[in-house]
Parts: sequence; C-alpha cells; structure tokens
Amino acid sequence: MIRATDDNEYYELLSPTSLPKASGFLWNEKMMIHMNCRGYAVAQFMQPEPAKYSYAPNLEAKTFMQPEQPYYAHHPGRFVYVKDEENGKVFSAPYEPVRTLPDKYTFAVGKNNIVWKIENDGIGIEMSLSLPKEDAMELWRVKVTNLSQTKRKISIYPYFTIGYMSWMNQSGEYKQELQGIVASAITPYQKYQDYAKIKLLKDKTFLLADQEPFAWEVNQEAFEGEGGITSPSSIQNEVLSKGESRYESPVAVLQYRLEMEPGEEQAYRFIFGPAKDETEIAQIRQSLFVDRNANGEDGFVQAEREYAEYIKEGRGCIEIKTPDADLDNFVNHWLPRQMYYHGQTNRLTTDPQTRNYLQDNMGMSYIKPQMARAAFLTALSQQNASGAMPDGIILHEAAELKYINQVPHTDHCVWLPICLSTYLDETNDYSILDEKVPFADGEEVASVFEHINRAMDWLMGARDARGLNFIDQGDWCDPMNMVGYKGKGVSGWLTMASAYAFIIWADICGKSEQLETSKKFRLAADETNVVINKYLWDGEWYARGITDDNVVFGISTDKEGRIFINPQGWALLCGAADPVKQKKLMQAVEEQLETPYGVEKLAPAYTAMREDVGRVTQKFPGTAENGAVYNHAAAFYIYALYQVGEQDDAYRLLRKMLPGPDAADILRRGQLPVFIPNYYRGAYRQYPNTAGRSSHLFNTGTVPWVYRCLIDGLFGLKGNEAGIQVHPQLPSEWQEVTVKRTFRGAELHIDIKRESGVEKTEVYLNGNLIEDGIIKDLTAGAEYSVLVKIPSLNA
Ligand code: CEZ
Repeated sequence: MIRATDDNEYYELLSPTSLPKASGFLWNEKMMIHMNCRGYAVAQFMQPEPAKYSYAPNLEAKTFMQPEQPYYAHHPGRFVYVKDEENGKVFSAPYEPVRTLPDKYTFAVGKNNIVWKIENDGIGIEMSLSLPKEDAMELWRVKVTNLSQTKRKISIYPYFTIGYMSWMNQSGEYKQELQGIVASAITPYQKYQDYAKIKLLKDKTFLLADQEPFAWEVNQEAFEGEGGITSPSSIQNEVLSKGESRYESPVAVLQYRLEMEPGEEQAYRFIFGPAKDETEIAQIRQSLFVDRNANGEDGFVQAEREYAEYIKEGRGCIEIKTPDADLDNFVNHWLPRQMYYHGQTNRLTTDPQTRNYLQDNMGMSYIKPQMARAAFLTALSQQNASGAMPDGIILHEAAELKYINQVPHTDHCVWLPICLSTYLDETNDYSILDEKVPFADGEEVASVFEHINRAMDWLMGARDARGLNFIDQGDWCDPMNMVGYKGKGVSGWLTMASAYAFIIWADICGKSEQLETSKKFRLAADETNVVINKYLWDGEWYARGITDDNVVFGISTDKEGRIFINPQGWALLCGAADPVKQKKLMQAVEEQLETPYGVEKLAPAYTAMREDVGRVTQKFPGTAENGAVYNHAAAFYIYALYQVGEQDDAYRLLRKMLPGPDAADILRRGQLPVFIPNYYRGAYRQYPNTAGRSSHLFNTGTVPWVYRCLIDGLFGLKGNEAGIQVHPQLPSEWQEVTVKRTFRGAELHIDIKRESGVEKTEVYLNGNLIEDGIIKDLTAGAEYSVLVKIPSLNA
C-alpha cells in the first residue's frame, strides 16, 4: 500500500482510495501547497498576509489551516481529464473528479516535488508539481504516453480550479499573447481605508502553457454543463467552446488533441499562480518559458533545480542507521525537512505566536543556527521592559496581530531560556548573551542576558499568594481560556514550566559566569517545586491548575479531564517529582493516557463545556487539545522520560508518532510518514473507532522537540561548552546503531553497541577511552570516529 523508494527520495502510495487524505506539502519563501493524493490542493501565498489564488466555491473564513480538512467534489484541485476520442470514454488523473479506478496508480511524495503516475486503458499520465524557490507559483509537468499497441486519438484537458474569487468583481479569459488563461478579481473589502492595501494585491490567477492549446474554457458552469464536475458536458463535444467568465466563477481548462502512435510520449508544462497584473504574467512567461541560459535551459528547468537545492539546505545534523529502517528514513530526511519548513517560513504567518516562533527557531538551531540567533534577537526586541513577552511576534511592518494573538497568554517567557539553550548547545555561541537589544516600550536598550533575567523575573512576579503562576486566558494550551480570565486562576503546568525555565537559565548563567544570578534562579526553582508539591500533587499525579473559583482540576475526582499529560511531563523536567511521585505519575499516564497511537493530552476527553476551564472543553472529544494524541504535548513528555532515564517508555511513545509500520496502523492514521501531524485522534477509550486518525496538519511545534529527543535523549549526543556529551539511551531491543553527527563543522562517525562485560557507557575517540564521556577539542572540517560501548542486557 505504501513504500519508500529504494533511494528514500519518495514515499509512494499505490492506491487513490486506501488513504484518501494522504498528502504531501511543498513550500517556498512565499507560498505553501498541501497536495492530496487525489488531486485536491490547499495553497496559499503571502502578500504579506496569506491569500488564495485557487479558491473554494464560496468565500472561506480566514483562519489558520484546518485539521482533518474535508475535501469535496468542488474543492480546489489540479487535474487532467483524458478523453478517448474514438469511444468517448473519460477518466481523470490523478483520480478526482471522475473517480475511475486506474489500472495503475502511484502517488509519490518527494522532498522537492510531488509526482503521480497513472495508467488507464492504455494511456499513461504522469503529473508532477514543483515550486520555484522564491515566487508564489506552481510548476507543473504533464506527460502523456500511449501504452497500448494501437494508435490512439485522445484529448487531454488540464483542469486547474480557480473558484469563487470575489463577490465584488471576478472574471477571466484566454489571452492569446500570453498563451494562457488570466482570471481577475478584486479582493472584497468595505472600509475605504483598506483601499490603499487592496490595490496592491495580486488579485489575478493565471495558467500559462508552454504549448498552444487546441481550445479552452474559462467559465466553470459552462465547462461542467448538466454533467457536473464528474462528467463535464463540454468535454463530450469535440472542441471546448473557448468561453470566458464575466462575473462568473472562472476555471482554467485547456484542451490538447493528440494522435499518438504506440509508445509515443507528449510532454507539457504549465505554470499556475497569482499575479498583480498582465505585465507580471508576461514577464513570468518570458523568464520561465522563453529565456534560456548558456546551457540552453529555460527558466522553468532552472527554477526546478534551484528549488531542489533550496530544500536540500534543510539538512539536519544527524544521520542514523538503526534496526528500524522507517525511523531512519523519517529522521534522516523528512523530520529535518519539516523542521526547516517551520524555521524558514514561520508557518507562513506574519505574526507567529511567540511560543511557536521561539520553538520553531529552536529547531532551526540544528539547521541554520544563524537564523535562529537572529530570530531570538527579533523576539527579544519586542519584549516589554517589564520582562513580559508579547502575544505574537510581528515579522512584517504591515502585519497585524490576528486571532489567537489578541488573547492574552502567560507562558511566552518560559520559552526564552528553553529554546536558547538548544542554540547554545549546538553552537556554544554565548556571545549572544551580550548582544544589545531594545525593548518594545521606551528607549531602553539592554543585553540579551538582562532581557531574559527580566523575563524570568516577570514569571516570578505573575503569581498568586501561593506562588502559582496566573494563567489569564491561556498558557501553552490556547483554548484553555476560562480558567483564569477573572484574574485569579492559575496554571499548574505553567508553574512547572517556570521552574524548569529557571533551572535552564540558572545553568546558562552558571556557564557564563553569572554566578549570583544562577544561584538566584536555582533557588527560585527549588521554591517553586515546593509550592508545586504542596498545591498540585493529587496523590497519584499532578493537577493541571486551579480555577478562578479556587477549584483544582485535572484530578482524580474529575469525571472528565481527570488527568492531563503536560503537568506530568513537566513535573519530571522541573524536578518537582521525587522518585516515588515519578513512578506514580508515569504509571497513571500509561494507564489512562497511553493508546496505540501515542499519549493523549488529557483524558477522559470533555464531552460538554466546562465554563471554568473554557473553549478546550468544547472541541470535539478526542480532537486537538481536547484529548487527542496532541504530538507537541506528547513530545514534551517523551523528552521528560529521556531526562529521567526511562528509555524504553520514551522510545515506545516516540515510535508511535509515525504511522506504521504495519498496514492496519497506516490505514488507521490515514497519512504517509512524511511529516508528523499536530495530532492523531484520541479519546481512545471513548471513541475507539476514530482513534488514531491523523489531523493531516503539518504545522506543529512537535518537530524540534522530537529532534531534541533524538539528540539529547535517544542517541545522547548533546553539545556543551566543551564538545559533545555522549550518553545514549537506546531501547532494550536495539543492539547497535550508527550515527553520523555534524557538530560545529566537524563530522563524527559514531558506532554505539551493546557489549557484554561493559557496565556503564564507555566512549572511545579514535580508539582511546574518554573518561568523562565528553568528546572535546573538535575541529571544524575534521572527521572523527567514535565507538560507544553500552551494557549488554542479557549479560
Ligand atoms: O494552535 C496551537 C498553537 O499554535 O495550539 C497549541 C499551542 O501551543 C500552539 O502555540 C496548543 O494549544 O486556538 C485553537 O483552538 C487552536 O487549536 C490552536 O490552539 C492550535 C492549532 O492547532 C493551530 O494550528
């Protein structure tokens, strides 16, 4: 059903119906496209706010990308209808809208392109999508092959949806001079003040062809006729009617008529995207289809190549070989790619949530540390002198704080030291602490060190008389918006996260000779942990918080939302849980939250609104924050398990983040293992039938944490001031792994194996035992060979 290609370049799906929502995504500096196996697409580009050029059939509310996107017949998509001119039979590639089951079908998701190969009735259709590196446009190739023994007369109809562009003004027509279709619209608006922005928008959608079509249609209704989208009336005619759209929904359909000898191939290329005006479209045509470089390549070919190079820049810093080939493939290729996407594009928003911006750049520390560095400085330059971090980091002068960033959350400060520590581990660039950065309010400029001190002080100040952190209208959990909106409710998780942030910051201060400050925050962490145990320990696990009305929740007497994952994991991280409590809470998690698809965020999922907890309780039970296997939260927990040395539990849960390896699991998740989704359905004990289903949402803070689980935990190759501290935590069933670790310019070839007689980890560098297990004095450009012996379990 699914398989990785031999070179691991693609993941292939061999049926259009077994995982109907299986998908891949491509992105560049200005756009992203989420393409599913049946031809449906969700694409958006930045101008600077996210916008569409291939629209739904009615106006969509603008919000973040939706989980478990429903696809429907008229959903935006890219297809090719194929008609046999001799018998009138029609099918479509890749599968929608005609839905004829092809004789052969492959959907191959690659790193820099997405490819389909379809065979139907002796006709082969190969479609591929790539992007240029910078610009918002899709680069399509369509190849038609006559696979039969006889001469064939066919028509192909590349069909690109444009959809309902605007209720104010929309139209479209074929332009001879451009050899393509241009649809035009005015983005709807009502305030005259908006006109200045509206007039600059790319309100045209174009489809350019490298070969002159035989005919075309630009009017959606005329194209479909009474036959509808599955069997458009107009393609029953010999020639499309060359229609236009005048305040009618436009569509971009071209017709090519072909007479093909047996074995003959025909290749076409198309460019689809948004533009400001026809001049711009003409320039695109000129530079991609006409102009050639010294090697005779046109811009289209060059753009595809540049894009492949761009995607390759997103390499991670480990390459692994373990007993689990699927894991290797994911970790070596897809995981860094997903992390790079986040770090490079900030999820295509102009005002990323502060915690997302910081965590996405935590991931960038492994790929392009200079970018992570710059991002940390940008974030700090938007901090208030009080130490408070804002909701949302503005990345574009024209950006506005939208949606969730208008809701006050109290957790943003904790992410500063946590994310910075990864950057420091990777780079040892402590000079960042001396960097001078302004505050958002007032004239004051201060060092990064001072900025983070103030953030930590702010966390210490934003507490009630008991010493618990106020939650206001949310913490990490966005929709937990009514625990503390009256100003009294507190977050158990945030109190723990603050303690953990103090510890991390105290460590960083200790290493940069800020000993007094280090002591201060270590003490603060200890005191916080006392408070945590006094007010939040429920006997078998930790509570999630205490509401405005002083009701403790996330405890054994709650029928719903009885246990939450975050306070358990973070109590391990911040050291609040002593060994007895550790054991108890891990057991509670295993019994109440673990499922075959990972650990749930809370259980039992809420089935009705709890007005003293908020919106999270209104989400459908088992989706998103209401008890899904919310991978971001699961990753925190796994990270914590590694921190306390629970390597088998940690690995078991880590592996559950990926679909597979068995077919039943893949069917259940419905997703290719080319990204980790933000959640898999939970509420396993309430709704077992839907449990495990992927959200298909590839925007998630999960990925840098998974990477940290691998580097700091599983393979134990974390950086420090001196070099790399080697401390692997392999699951019991693994005997040997090899890792290539790139680190500060050096390359280490590390072989980790179990060996009988070995009592504790032994690290050998070029054959010599290293007493403290820290590989030091690494030189950029040099290669090292490291042998790590770990105890054998059957000794
Ligand atoms: O957004 C994520 C946020 O991007 O939810 C996480 C949060 O930590 C991330 O910063 C947990 O709440 O508002 C909502 O109800 C949404 O569900 C968002 O909380 C959620 C979406 O998944 C965005 O993709």
